[in-house]
Amino acid sequence: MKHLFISFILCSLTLSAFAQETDVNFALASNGATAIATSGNPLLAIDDNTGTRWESEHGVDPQTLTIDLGQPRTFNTIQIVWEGAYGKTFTVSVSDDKATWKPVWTVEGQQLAGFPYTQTQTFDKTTARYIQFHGTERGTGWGYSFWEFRVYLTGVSRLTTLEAKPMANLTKVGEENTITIIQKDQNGLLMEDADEVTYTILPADAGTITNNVYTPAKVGAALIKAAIGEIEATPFEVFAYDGENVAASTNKENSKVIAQSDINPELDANNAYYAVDGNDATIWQGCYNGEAGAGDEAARTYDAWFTVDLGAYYDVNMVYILFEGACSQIYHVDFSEDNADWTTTYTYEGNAGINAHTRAIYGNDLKNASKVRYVRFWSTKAATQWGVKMYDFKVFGLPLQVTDISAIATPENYMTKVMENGQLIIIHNGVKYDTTGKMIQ
Ligand SMILES: [Ca+2]
Ligand SMILES: [Ca+2]
Repeated sequence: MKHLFISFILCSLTLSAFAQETDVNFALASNGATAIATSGNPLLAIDDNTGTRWESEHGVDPQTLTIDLGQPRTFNTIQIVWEGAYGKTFTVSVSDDKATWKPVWTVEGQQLAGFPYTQTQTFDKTTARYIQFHGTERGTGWGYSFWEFRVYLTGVSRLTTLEAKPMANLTKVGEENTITIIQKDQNGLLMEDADEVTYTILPADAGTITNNVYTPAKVGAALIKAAIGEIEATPFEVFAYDGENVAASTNKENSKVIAQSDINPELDANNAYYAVDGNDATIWQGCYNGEAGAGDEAARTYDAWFTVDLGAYYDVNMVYILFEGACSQIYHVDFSEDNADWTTTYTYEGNAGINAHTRAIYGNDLKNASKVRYVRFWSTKAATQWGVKMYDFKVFGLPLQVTDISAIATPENYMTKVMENGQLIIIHNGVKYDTTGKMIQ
């Protein structure tokens, strides 16, 4: 029996603690409230301690205790925990300015017994900064005395958790990216009546948000912060590119990968195709084998690479790499016009251990990106003993913008796409064609 009794007590304590957490007492000093009174120490009524109390001067009416919540609060419940010296007749009023008072609780001639006595009054939801207890008739020959004076908003769903996430972390400039908003109340329940979300976009000119839809205005990253009042969601990042993923290959037989490092012989020979298939679930496994130990620096130091032929000249604005957990510790991305002279456009060193992540390379990190036909990913050191694994490698670009066609040296027997005076044209062996294949005179 004794054990059962203890279990019951523990259960009650847990429920009580939960109620305290979910309904905030705005009148607590620790929540920014202060108090004054005509006599006694009113701070002892807002200290969250039922062992300390406010006690007004004995035998004297009227007495007031005024609480400043520190800021306007919305509430509908007041609770007084009386010591034996209770109030027989009193009024509790609220005010925005301590000049005009609105009564929310009036008691006349009550008799209480059994102390401490917790007396609770609910009323229509009101918003105010000041609350005043005004006692005009004492229940005993002593004064007025509270262990605690509490102010709550109860029985009302209150937003406590905000989540915001984009439909995609990668969006084309000008295209819509819907942001999903989830609001939860103090009990973790979904709130259906969505309040309007305010957004902050960093940098501010990265894009715009209307009706929870983000539209990027330029290439690059945007950090987006969502908030409703004081409740903030975890910020998220969206990367924006322009043009198309010009590395994407439609099938394995016609893959744009034209060369790659030796790979695990158990894998198929054209495994790097899976890095350019435009599918974020398929994987390139650029590893020699799975035997090298994590601490074995030498065994993790090897070349794992592939070269993509974009098929034409492009003005590249972003390279976006999705690594599997077994990523590269040191790598570079190279550009070339002719698959002979290479320029390293980006170098990275830093991953240690398992780190599934994305890397968006754009802006100042992209060098010599205005005329690119060949792109190479080259890892020189794996971060783990499991090789260099990549879900996808995306190269976003626009057809090369030129006005002087003579500047283009087309490789022999190869077609390239360029923009000339706003029109897409095709050059083959130095001869210009329109997109239907008709020669342009
Ligand atoms: Ca107290
Ligand atoms: Ca893939």
